[in-house]
Amino acid sequence: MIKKLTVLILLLAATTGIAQDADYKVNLRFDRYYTSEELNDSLRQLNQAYPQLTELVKIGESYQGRDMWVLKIYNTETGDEMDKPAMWVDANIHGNEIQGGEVVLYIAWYLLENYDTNPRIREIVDRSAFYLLPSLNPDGREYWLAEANTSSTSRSGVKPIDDDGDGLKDEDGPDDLDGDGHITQMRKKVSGGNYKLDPEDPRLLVRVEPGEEGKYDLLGYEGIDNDGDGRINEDSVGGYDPNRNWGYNWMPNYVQGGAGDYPFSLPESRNVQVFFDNHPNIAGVQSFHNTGGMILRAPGAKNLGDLPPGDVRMYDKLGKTGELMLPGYRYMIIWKDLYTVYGGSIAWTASGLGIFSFSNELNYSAEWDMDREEGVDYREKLQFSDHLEFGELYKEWEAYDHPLYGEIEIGGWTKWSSRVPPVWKLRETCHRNAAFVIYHAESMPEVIIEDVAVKALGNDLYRISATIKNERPIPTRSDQAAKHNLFRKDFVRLSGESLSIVTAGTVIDKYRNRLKAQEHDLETLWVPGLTGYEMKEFQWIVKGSGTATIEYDGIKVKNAIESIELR
Ligand SMILES: [Ca+2]
Ligand SMILES: [Ca+2]
Ligand SMILES: [Ca+2]
Ligand SMILES: [Ca+2]
Ligand SMILES: [Zn+2]
Repeated sequence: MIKKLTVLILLLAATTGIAQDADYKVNLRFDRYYTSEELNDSLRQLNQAYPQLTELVKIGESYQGRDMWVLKIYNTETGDEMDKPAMWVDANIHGNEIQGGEVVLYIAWYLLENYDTNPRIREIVDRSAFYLLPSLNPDGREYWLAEANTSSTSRSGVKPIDDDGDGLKDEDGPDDLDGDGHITQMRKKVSGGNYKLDPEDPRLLVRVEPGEEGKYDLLGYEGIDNDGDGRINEDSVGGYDPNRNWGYNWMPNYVQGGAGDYPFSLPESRNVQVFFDNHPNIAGVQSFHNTGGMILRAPGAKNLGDLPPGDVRMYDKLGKTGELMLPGYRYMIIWKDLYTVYGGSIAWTASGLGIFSFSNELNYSAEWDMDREEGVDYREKLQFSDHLEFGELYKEWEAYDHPLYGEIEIGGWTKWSSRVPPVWKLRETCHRNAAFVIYHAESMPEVIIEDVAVKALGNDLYRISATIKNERPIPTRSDQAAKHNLFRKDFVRLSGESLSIVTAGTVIDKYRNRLKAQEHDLETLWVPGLTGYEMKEFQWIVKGSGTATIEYDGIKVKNAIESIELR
């Protein structure tokens, strides 16, 4: 087996080429994190370096007026963009989940830099379109990068919301009391507390056993009572969840916290929705989040049922392959294996629009996080910080005189301590997830027409037959779309200058030549869709002469056309 693999690798190396540093037109780095403006700048650089293959489209602005740019990648020389199946990729809808932005940027960069040298990259760029939005929440990204935060604050965007119902908005968030650029924790030494120092590593606190006396209390995130209402940090910047604001199975705030006032009430989700409206050719979706290493699919909630079994089989195939490509990631269903999400973005695209959609929860890719069953081993994590991150992930405890709590200590895990990988691990995250997106895109449907035949029946009558085949695993129309009529059926159209159609239909038994004939509008034979690798045979009896042209037309697949002479 190993020998075989070596031969295969050598063969690949001989016949294909992956671009190396010296060949790059745009030298983007993937060992750093980009600000929202730097992400846009990078898209602009790629657009300028590859004008033939890219188009930069402004889809709108964020709440704070940041431009939201989508980089389109497609080749006009191989057909009309809107006639090709398109792969939509976004990331960073949660403000603190930034590394998806670099993954999306990497996809763009990798496709463009390898277009000339790798035949598979060239093929996928030539036959489809990519629509890439590195940050769906550029305000939240900027807020997380520029301000003191924890690894989990803030998921939100920055539109002010009154979280505690006191009539004031965003009046009391966490405060960086020690001015180190992180929101860490506060602890106080007290007898009878709930925590004690970890005997193995006294920098850590552990809960006391029942009956054991504690020495410390944890007092929550660093901060003071800014508005003097007696509570600390009760209303921070934003306070909603941009990934609960989408137009499928949306629920109000009192059912689904953070949902917003109505579906697409946020400018960022609204901009994306309008783009989808104008691009019905979108046939695949990936939306990157963190954390934990998951390949998630819809549905987000149980109440409206699972996706149809045929679609689930397709998701299973893609998801299981994803597990091979992304070590440590597990293929999961959102509501069942994670938690219930009403109004989530990929539930809207998958269940609402019938598009095959995944959301990868990017892995931290650190040793202590790989085995989730065991939970995080904080001692091991601290060793990682000590030896490999030179202490950057953990702030040593220091005394602080707090206006409410008196003498306390501030310290603990920093903003960079989880969810976002260290920069030296970022590139592998980018590459593996980009490869999964490209694999998903390669699976999008492609239809060919073959075995076109004509038989003269006399009296200017001809029988025309053709086989139409989907050469890829993803159907031209998902079962979800078919079941709920989410977009129109495909059709086969026969046309010719000087012919009229007598009968037209789908062959349902090719051995006995049985036809299911259509009764009206014989030019347009409606087809519910072609599943993965499915072949369907069509037959027409026509009267006339000249050329007959057969065209297969589907919303999410490039049209196929063949012609034949009647003789
Ligand atoms: Ca408030
Ligand atoms: Ca701090
Ligand atoms: Ca307060
Ligand atoms: Ca505060
Ligand atoms: Zn998220």
